[in-house]
Amino acid sequence: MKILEALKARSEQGKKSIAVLIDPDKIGDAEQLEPLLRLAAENCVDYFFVGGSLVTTTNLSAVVKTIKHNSSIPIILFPGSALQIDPTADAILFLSLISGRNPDLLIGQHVVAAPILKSNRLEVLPTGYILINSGKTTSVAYISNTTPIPEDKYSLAACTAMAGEMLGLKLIYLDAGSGAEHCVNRKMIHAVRKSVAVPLIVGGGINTPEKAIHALDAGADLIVVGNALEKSPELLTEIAEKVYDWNQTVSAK
Ligand code: 1GP
Repeated sequence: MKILEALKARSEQGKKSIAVLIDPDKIGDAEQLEPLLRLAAENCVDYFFVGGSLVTTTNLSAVVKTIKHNSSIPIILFPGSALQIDPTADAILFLSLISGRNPDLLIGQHVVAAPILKSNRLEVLPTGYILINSGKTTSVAYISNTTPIPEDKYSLAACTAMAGEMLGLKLIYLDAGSGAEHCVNRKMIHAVRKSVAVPLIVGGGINTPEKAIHALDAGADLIVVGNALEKSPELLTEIAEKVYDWNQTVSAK
């Protein structure tokens, strides 16, 4: 089953998924990556997201190759720009930064990437990417030259998500930014969840099992965890357990 279909089916059943974000800038080599890949397999991680707002190294392909070699978990590219395309991954978040007004990230990069994506087998996942303010300025806010939606402007985020869905985007991604001081709050997730039917991805600053549960409970279909695992990889077990427990409850109904 294709990734989008699988996400939609799980969302309709009330089942949750978890993705581990790997930033090629922060993973030096295969030796560093392999323990995380093992941990991800042991904890039934659904996807790897690979990318970052500023990939300064040429490591992207090497990282994708190492994951492919050592794991059967699907790889979804999470690109900061059209330069971050590796045709050997499984899919790509075709991100339109709809919370911002930077034309290059609304349509510009997409024009550059389109012919490349047309000529390879990556599954393209049209995604409305919405940045939510999280305290201090994150790399993604700085690099994208956009202002995140204030964390208490729930209707603004909801209407942004609605417009994205009406434009035909198939996923909505609410992101507080990698390493965010505060993750996207429950009320915000809930407001967006109620406003659209497409699967909802939530990430940025999820660094405790409690925060993961809050995001799932508020309506996230897929949570993304990255930064926190760089310091404490064992956190993945605790967070993935929450996703597993949630899904067990759904299956039992
Ligand atoms: C960032 O949503 C992702 O774009 C994941 O955030 O690295 O803070 O987990 P973290």
